Amino acid sequence: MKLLFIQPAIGRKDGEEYIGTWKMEPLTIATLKALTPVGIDTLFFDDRIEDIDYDADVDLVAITVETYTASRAYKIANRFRERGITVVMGGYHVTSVPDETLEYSDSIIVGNAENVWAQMLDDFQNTRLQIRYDGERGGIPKMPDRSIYANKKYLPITLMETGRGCPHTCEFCAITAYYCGKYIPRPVSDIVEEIKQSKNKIVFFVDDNITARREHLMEICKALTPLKIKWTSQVSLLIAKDDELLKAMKDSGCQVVLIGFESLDKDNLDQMNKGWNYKLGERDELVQKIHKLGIGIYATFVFGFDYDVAGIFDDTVRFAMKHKFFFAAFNHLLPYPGTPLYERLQKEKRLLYDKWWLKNDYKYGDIPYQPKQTSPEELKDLCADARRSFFKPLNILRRGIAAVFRNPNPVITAIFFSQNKALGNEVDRKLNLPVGVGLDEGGAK
Ligand code: B12
Ligand code: SF4
Repeated sequence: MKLLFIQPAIGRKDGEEYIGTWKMEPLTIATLKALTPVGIDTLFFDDRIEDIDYDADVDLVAITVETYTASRAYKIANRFRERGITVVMGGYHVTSVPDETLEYSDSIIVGNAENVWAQMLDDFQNTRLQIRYDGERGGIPKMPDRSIYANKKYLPITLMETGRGCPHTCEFCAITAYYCGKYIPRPVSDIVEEIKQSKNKIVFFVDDNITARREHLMEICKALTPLKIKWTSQVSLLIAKDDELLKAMKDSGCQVVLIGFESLDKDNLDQMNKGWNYKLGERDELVQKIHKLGIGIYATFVFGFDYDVAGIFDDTVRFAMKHKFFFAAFNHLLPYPGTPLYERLQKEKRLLYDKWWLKNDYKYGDIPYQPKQTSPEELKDLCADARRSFFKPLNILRRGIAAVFRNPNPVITAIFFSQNKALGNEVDRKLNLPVGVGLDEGGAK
């Protein structure tokens, strides 16, 4: 039997080769490959970086679906189904809106694949495929099989999991909805083994909150220290209150941490159920503590919350420049299906379209709901202005000098300048990207 995995792109603009600075390994696909029984031939197309061969000689197509890639995934599925080939789907979007995804596939996995994927394949081979399989919410990650990336060019960074889920319940977060507020740690010995097998010395732990369980992270840091890797992950700012853990992170090779500041406004934080994040008075001090240890911060902010007053856009960029963050993202709020935010906006009749991800002509950056303080168009423009300002060449230089003083490592400096430049260039390229459009529809080439 021949199985084809597909990682769909969000969409393509005319003439653009690849949108998205970070051509990262798709860990989801290597994870599924590892769970695939020996004897099944596998093939993989990464729609973000290569053409899909719709005539490929395969028996089964497996597509991973996120909300942003849903429109494109459904088009890809239709092309194979027209040939009579069975298509199965899984991932965040499938788990959020299973009924919708079943309209475009023959079978779905809701939740994690670990305890159901082999069964699904066996059922397919024995012509008894069910239409839905319910996986665990929090299956422990197995060792991924990265041989599936062969012949594809990705950044020399290994993506890896140290656990799944997050104990918090932020209103907008797809992770909370998926893992139901649970956190499942992965055995440290497995993490160490995976690092030893990795060809890269830079690791991105993709956990949504690696600080979810202090003792687990402490154990990981101790185990990582002798391995001399450089790593990054997503943490809560509260980590800065824990001197011992912060030091252990630094000693184990932590270079940059991604922190979701979300908003500078306390009412916004309370409304999104993230008031625990930090007390406003201590925010600057906590940032400085992390920087003092030589760890850079990738700060992420979200605009479009109900209490965003007019000055918040400029204030946020000023805050990001004051601390000379390594990277920053200025996204707009986006109601992902299955989240409490989506339900609230629906109840308040503020969703402009029922399913924005399927709307014809929906473009990356479009605001699919009615914000309280601005029009949707204003919000879109203000987010783009914030990005343009933060990534201005002079601001990159100012932040770069600070980054070198904080951590003079040449590899980190090279990453700083090359990636900030790329992110700056990406602002306008990514804006208005037609969601769902692919190479095969004249999106590029
Ligand atoms: C690494 C990462 C990225 C990387 C790139 C990842 C890549 N694919 O190359 C970068 C930083 C570039 C990125 C970008 C974005 N990301 Co991102 N990303 C992640 C992150 C942190 C890890 C993904 C991962 O590898 N997980 C590990 C794998 C093993 O888990 P998994 O994908 O869930 O797969 C399991 C199951 O879901 C299931 N499964 C999944 N697919 C399939 C398919 C089949 C057939 C089957 C049977 C099973 C199955 O089985 C797997 C094993 O159990 C996730 C959060 C997370 N922890 O997962 C967010 C996440 C996927 N990203 C998200 C978003 C929103 C984005 C952006 C849109 C952000 C933005 N505003 O620009 C962009 C664009 C994404 C895109 N598709 O192009 C959201 C998606 C929400 C949603 N409902 O769709 C997530 C969930 C984060 C969040 N907190 O909400 N991202
Ligand atoms: S802390 Fe982060 S991962 Fe956890 S629920 Fe909130 S936004 Fe999601």
